[in-house]
Order: sequence, then C-alpha cells, then structure tokens
Amino acid sequence: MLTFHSDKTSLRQANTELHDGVLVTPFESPERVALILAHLKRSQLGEIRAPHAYGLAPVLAIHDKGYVDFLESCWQRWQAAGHAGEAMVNIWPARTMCGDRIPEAISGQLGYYALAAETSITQGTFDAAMASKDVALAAVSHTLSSGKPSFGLCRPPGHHAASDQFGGYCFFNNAAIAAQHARDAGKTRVAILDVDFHHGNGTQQIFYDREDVLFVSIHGDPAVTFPYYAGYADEIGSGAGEGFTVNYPLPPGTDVTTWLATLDQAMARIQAFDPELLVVSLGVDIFEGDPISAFTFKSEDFVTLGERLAQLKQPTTFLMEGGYAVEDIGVNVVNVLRGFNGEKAE
Ligand code: OKP
Ligand code: ZN
Repeated sequence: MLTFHSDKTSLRQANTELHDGVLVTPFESPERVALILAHLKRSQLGEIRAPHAYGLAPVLAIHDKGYVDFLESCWQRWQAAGHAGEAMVNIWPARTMCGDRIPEAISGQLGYYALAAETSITQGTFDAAMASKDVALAAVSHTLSSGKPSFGLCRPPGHHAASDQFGGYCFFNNAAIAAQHARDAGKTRVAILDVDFHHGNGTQQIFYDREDVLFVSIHGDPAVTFPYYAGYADEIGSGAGEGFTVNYPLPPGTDVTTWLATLDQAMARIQAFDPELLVVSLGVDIFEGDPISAFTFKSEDFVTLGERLAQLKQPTTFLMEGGYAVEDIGVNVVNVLRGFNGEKAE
C-alpha cells in the first residue's frame, strides 16, 4: 500500500498541553510520525511518497476564511501582543454570553476559534497543518486515480476540527478536506468511517446537513469522555442530512468483541449507503495501552480491524488521526494496513 508522508508535519513542535490541570509535553508529538514511518519501512509495506502542495483552495472548501486567516496569523499576533508562552485559550463565548462577535484582541479571537483548551498554537503549527492536509489530499488523489488503497500519515490529526474551530490537537479537518476533494472530482457518495477513540465532532459538524457524505463513528461515550458535547447516538444529521450521521458511543472499557460487533453495524450502514469511496479516520488510540483513551484493543486486534474493513470492497483511503501509545503506534498502524491487504500480523 502506498503511504503519503511529509517531513513538514514535524514543524508542529508545541511544548505545552493543558492536561489534568498541568502543562505537559503534548501527547500529539512529532515522534508519533517518526515511529510509524520507521515501522512502515521495516515491514516493507510499500513505497512512501511526499505530497505536492495543494494550496488553500481545498481548505477553503471546508473551512471558514476568517478561521484560516486566524490560524495563519495567530502565533505572530500572540507574540506581538507580548504574551510569554504558547498561544492558548482561556476565555470563551460561553453559553451565557451573546457569542457571535469576533473580538479584536488575539486572546479574544482564540476563544472564538477554539473548541478546547489543551491545544496550543506556536511557530510551525500552521505549516504543519498545511502539510497534513496535503498528505490527505495526495492519499485520496491516489485512491481516486488508481482505485487502490492508500495511507495518509497525517499529523496534526483533523477530526475534531470544525468549519471554524480548532482543538483536540486538530486544526484542519483532513478527512473532510479529502472527502470534499473526492466529491469535487466527481464521486457522488463518500463515506467516512471514524474509528478513533474520540468522537470526530468536527467531521460530523462539517457534513451534518449533507446527504452526499455519510459520517459513521464508533467512539467513547461522550457523556464521560472528550469531546463531551458531541457524539451521542441521537445525533443523526439534520435536514437533507438526516440519517447520514451515525454515532455508536460505547462505554470506556468496551471489549474488542463488542467493538467489532458495533463495527458490523457501522459497515452495514455504509454498505446500504453504497459509497464510491471510503475514507477511514484511523485513530489507533483504541489500543489498550493508550494513555488518554479507554478501549482495549491489543496489537493483533488491529489486523482484524483491517481485515473487516477490506470486506467493504471499496476504494479506501486511510488517514491518520490519534494514537498516543508511541512504542506501539507503529505496529498498530501497520497491522491495520496489513490486515486490509490480507496479510498476517508480524
Ligand atoms: C485527539 B484525537 C484526556 C483529555 C483529552 C484531548 C484529546 C484529543 C484527542 N485527559 N484531551 O481524537 O485522538
Ligand atoms: Zn482520539
């Protein structure tokens, strides 16, 4: 399977994440990509290619222009305002305020454009996000032109990024940008299956009222886990999009048998939709050893996941989302891709 990767994804080198009330080194680190790449090479999964630059047009097909301008200028403006640390949010347009005004000051704009506080913005964040969506676009373009599967080693991840909000380590919604690219290339129906432990609230929001992009997600129950305010089973889409958002929240600690039985339901829904392309938001944070998640996949279970997904017999693009157990991240990702290819675990 062809992998797409860009060295520029390592330009995101944030030092701080607000976690459990402490500023820690971010879980979403550049090492994640390095370790996946090393393992892809070791297991000879196939060629690794760099994407070309697709520019901002495919981003603006999904994201608000004011939001993109904000991301591009945020770090400069934060520094110009004389703030000492990395750019991070500490005030929001909360439910009890009007909320629709965009303030002038960078601190106020951060609250307008942020959906969570853990994710800081710093030098290189925008460039890495641009590289990440280029990886997604190159991967999906390869699948579109060849019908063959591909893997986009995106970083930063994308599925929490909404049309005009960043957070949960995400800035541009890579899966949404790729799906829209496929629509613009003439594919009528695109399915996005999100298997990351966390609900892809951004992807859901972007396509909530659309019937041409099916969004199906299996994730930790938002009643007790991030992102808390989206991913409930009764969120099914709206207007023309009603029935084209499908959420399977599962309790923390859910075993692999239950998870795979849920995948069967998700796949039945995808089959009924009859897509022309499948985009998999591939988070391997469903692994038992993940430091911030609570499902129980073992490394060999990722092979089973890949095998099951191959049964959909769709042109498929895998895009990297989460996964923070760095020692195991390479084997877990490669196992999904091997399973999909009909190969055994190592
Ligand atoms: C990004 B992706 C854990 C809080 C969670 C943010 C999680 C972002 C996950 N104590 N904070 O979906 O893997
Ligand atoms: Zn996740």
